[in-house]
Amino acid sequence: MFSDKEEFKEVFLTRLEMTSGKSFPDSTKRDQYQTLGHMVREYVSMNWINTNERSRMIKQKQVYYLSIEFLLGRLLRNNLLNLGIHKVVEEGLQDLGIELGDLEESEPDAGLGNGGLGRLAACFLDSLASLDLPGHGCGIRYKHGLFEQKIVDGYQVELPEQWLRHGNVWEIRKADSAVEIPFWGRVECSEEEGRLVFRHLPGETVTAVPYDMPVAGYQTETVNTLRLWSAEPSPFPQHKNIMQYKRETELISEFLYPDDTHDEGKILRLKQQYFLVSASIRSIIESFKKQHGNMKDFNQFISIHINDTHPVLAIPELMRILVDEEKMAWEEAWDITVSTISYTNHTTLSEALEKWPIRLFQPLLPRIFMIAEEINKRFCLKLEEKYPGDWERIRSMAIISDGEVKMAHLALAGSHSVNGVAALHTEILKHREMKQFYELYPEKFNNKTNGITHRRWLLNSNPRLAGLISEAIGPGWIKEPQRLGEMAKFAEDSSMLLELELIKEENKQRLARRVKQQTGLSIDTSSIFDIQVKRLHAYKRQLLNVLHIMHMYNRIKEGDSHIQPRTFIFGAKASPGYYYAKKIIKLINTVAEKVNNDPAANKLIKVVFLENYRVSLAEEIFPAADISEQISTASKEASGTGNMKFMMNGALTVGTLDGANVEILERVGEENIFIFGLAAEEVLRYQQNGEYRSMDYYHLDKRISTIINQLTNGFFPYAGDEFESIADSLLMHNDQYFVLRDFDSYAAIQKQAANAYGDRLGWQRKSLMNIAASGHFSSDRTIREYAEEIWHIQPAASHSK
Ligand code: 26V
Repeated sequence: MFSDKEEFKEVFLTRLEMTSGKSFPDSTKRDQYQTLGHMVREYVSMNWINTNERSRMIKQKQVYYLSIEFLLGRLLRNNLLNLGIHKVVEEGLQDLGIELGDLEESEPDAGLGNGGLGRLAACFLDSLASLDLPGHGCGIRYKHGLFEQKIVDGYQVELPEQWLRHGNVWEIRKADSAVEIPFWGRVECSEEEGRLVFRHLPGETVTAVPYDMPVAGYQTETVNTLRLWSAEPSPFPQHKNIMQYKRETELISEFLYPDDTHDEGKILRLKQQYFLVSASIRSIIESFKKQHGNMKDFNQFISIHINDTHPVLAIPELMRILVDEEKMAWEEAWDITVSTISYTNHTTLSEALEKWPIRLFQPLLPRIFMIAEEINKRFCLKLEEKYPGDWERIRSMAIISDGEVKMAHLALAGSHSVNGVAALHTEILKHREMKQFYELYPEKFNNKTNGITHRRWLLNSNPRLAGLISEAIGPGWIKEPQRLGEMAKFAEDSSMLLELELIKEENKQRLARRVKQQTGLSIDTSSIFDIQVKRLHAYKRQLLNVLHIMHMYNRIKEGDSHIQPRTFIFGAKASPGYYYAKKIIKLINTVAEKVNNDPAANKLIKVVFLENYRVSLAEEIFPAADISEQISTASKEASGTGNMKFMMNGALTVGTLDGANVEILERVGEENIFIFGLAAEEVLRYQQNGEYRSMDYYHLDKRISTIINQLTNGFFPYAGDEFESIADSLLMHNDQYFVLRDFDSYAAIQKQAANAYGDRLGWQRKSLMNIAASGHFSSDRTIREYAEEIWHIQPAASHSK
């Protein structure tokens, strides 16, 4: 149905009428989108079935990527391009007077994630399939993805997100593959054939129903599966109060946790985690058994990867099945479990490491808790042997201590591989945060620097740039992103540099239209587009950016006209319970209001806050950026992936030596990046010796005292004491994130960046060198490393189309 335009049109029109019950002229964009979506999904199905058949036949090792978040965004364009049917569809629709772009706009974002961690999982799925690797995602089908953000009077307001309101064309409900997940109740112990046998008698069970989504690779026949689980009431009546049971059950897959700071509703969160893990492992085992039968071979054919600690209960759950159900000896089950499971850590921030109080854990998951206790007991015995008498070390490494289960410790003990997500981050894990574990298991630790799929983030979202690259070096880079390096040979080619400038200008115009439509503001595309988009967190230091804008404003008001015009663009969601982050959003909007309405300033600088930052908006933002703000306090950002998306689209980084910025610097060279601020070691030293005094910077730097005073002295007419807590965080609480310490070097590097922008060709050359060096940051490279070094999986011998 996609082999030629005419056939496509015919099938499309027939389907449209059949499924919408309307004639073509009466159909809406949504009807048309849904018809097309269903056609594409059906088209994928043939290869989907083949992929599954093939892996059954050749008994290929499979990897399952367990993640509590998958931040997929829209899928139509991605699927059309990966399947190679984009052109036929676009032209066929055009004949019918339909713009494909309009249909794409009808697709809601699948926003089943908070930020970097969830988007990484989505990029990995694309790379796995595109590299023909047998790798599948397992997650939760949240009814509501990350909240929708509105800005009202400068404040963030959260609305429930509704991506499933009109159904999801990409999924197939597999009710026959549903599994029952037990909660609460008690554990019964009996003796059978001389062996203690434990059985969990649940207080209630919940049905996990899988919804499968195909993941088609770029121009391959491989179609992997993303299996998302939905919670439904169990068909077995067990409850007196059926209404309450139904409500509690459905709540498990109702909301994505928007809060990556606090664990509110802890029991629900823990339920979600066990629900994901238990359902996924059961279905993995079921499909394994159909092919192989013998659980002793499990680790030879299955790899299970846990994305952060949220799915770490995979370890005791696999142990439970092997020991209780498969009747394996503990030691053998442990060897299989450890060699099956691998773990990625995504943050060094100790406050973000998950710990569960026993009083919540034990009653909800009684058998899993017993197994965790046994794992802990054996682990501590091992530690005692290795470190006799070193009780302090044993206590601090224990999996269960001080009334809590330490999820990271469980992950470290129960997996064969632990990786950080950028070189610096892995070093910090090895030598600081997880030092004792590194001493115990040096062989488990390794680094896998993050990556992004260059297909979504360059080929699909920046088609003009992608076209220019393909014209210049051929389309080979799409399959082999390292070949983007060949672009470097055009560094002195002024016609190439002018082309780049033109494309950037067009992308800036597209973003300017979006800004106008969303905010009513007109922005000047000849100004520098200086962009910071990411979750709002104190450590990411949006505050440093906004304080610097206030400083620029002050300079302008003092008559400094040597200012390169700039448009500062922000996009950020704050966790609903994160008071301080919400204050920063209000501050950005307050500064925007002041600057944008001051005729003395608004010719030179403008400030834009784009509400509801999400994947589909990001796709318009990255291609339009001149400057990428990556300004976290060094040592705090594990990797960052937005930094890579900007770079790949030719933006220049203003950044600290943090996360993957360090590796970006190594690849682009210092003449093509603007690095400032404290290095990680300096931050860590300050934290140890306590010698930082933010007040000194306030007293010694007039620029700093002026802006901090402006937060509270009526400079913002209606702000009252709104920003007192921000001023307090900087002065009274000694500026935990070294904003004032880095202010001077930030201001200086920003001047340097502005000067560099003045040299048009020079800037485009730097931009080109960023694009050329970005191939290394494709998630294809990252996934190859995981596949070869951790999972030991091979590509299927599939034939390219
Ligand atoms: C961060 C924080 C910081 C403040 C306190 C509470 C808290 C809780 C969670 C987190 C981050 C959660 C995990 C996460 O999303 N990490 C991100 O993973 C990305 C993909 O590896 C990586 O690029 C980001 O640097 C990292 O923050």
